[in-house]
Amino acid sequence: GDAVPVAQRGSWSSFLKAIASMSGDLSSMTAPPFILSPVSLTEYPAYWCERPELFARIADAKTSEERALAVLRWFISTLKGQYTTRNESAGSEKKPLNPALGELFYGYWPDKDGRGQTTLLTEQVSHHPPITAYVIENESKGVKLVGHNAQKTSFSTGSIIVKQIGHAVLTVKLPSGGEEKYVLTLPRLRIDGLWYGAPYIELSESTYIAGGGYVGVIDYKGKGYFSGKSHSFKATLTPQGGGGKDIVVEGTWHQNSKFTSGGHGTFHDVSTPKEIVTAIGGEPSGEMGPMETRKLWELVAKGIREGDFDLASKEKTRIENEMRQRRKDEAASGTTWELKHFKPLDVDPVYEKLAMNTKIAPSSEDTYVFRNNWPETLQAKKK
Ligand code: 0T9
Repeated sequence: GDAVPVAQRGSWSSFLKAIASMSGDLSSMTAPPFILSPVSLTEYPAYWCERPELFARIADAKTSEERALAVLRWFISTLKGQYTTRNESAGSEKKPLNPALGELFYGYWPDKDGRGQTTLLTEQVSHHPPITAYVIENESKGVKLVGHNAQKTSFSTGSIIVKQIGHAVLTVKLPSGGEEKYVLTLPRLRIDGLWYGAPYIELSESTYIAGGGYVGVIDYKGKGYFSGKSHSFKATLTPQGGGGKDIVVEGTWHQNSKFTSGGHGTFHDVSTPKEIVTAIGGEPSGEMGPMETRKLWELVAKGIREGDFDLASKEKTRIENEMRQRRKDEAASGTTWELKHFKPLDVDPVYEKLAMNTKIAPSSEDTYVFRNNWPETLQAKKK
């Protein structure tokens, strides 16, 4: 491929061959240096809140219709960050650092114009397969997102197909005192451009947002489908219980969208500036502990950023060996790693309840329950 540095063409084509012949977990495969990202997957949940004002605004809705639209608007606004950021900042999709079991990432978005502080906590709750759990909360507004995600990858006609596993639950405090819960599912990804060494993501199939008396179905299409444009979507919000009329929104998730039914004009324009999360240490001193992402991967990230791939690979091997040893020691002593912030649960009751009367797929899901133990340093940010 054209985008592959000459010296790495051999290793890129062996990497592609290895991908083509495997299925399941790509994250632990060794890839050539030019495609490596210095960012761990534990940092990706921050993409859910790069427009903190839209997250906060969900709490300001006065009716359930307004609230369903506010949830949809915030959700659509996150897609550009989630799925195009690496292309925009690094020229192509990159392979993230594969988090260690128990890896932690903490961050926040400061208050601005009275929208309140928003805090983020992520924990790698499984290494094999990789599963990341997270919480994002704007406590003063009463908006909270708790979710987890994993991926199942396969190879099909030159592309990587990524099925996302997991879901998120958004809880919104109502002015009346009660609360409303929304279940959100995650899109399927297709990673194209592999042959040229310039991978990029397109979304496909559908995701759901169910709750608050509405079911939203978001259908994703790329170039060559109904609008002919990349990153197209069509969202249909249907009021539950019969009687009400659907609201339909169409457009592109990385640019803008408009109402095509049940409303008029622009629905959302994502060109407003995004706000990158501020990372913060979780130790009482304010420092980052040894399992905190930017501390754990410090030298690997430095090596990747500065083109010192010997350093990056030496450090990556050291970390992986340490983790392997830790697992061996646990097995020998009959213990297991204890998660710091989450408790696994086989069945998510919120998901089951909201999935019951809708077409949400899959019909059942496990979950990770947040222990509600924010580190002091973040608790202080919530005031
Ligand atoms: C949750 C997101 C997810 C994580 C990443 C598939 C992927 C790992 C998972 C799904 C976030 O909310 C959204 C965005 C990007 C997704 C990543 C893109 C990607 O390529 C990786 C996989 C594991 C690879 O690194 C494949 C090999 C690589 C050479 C292709 C660039």
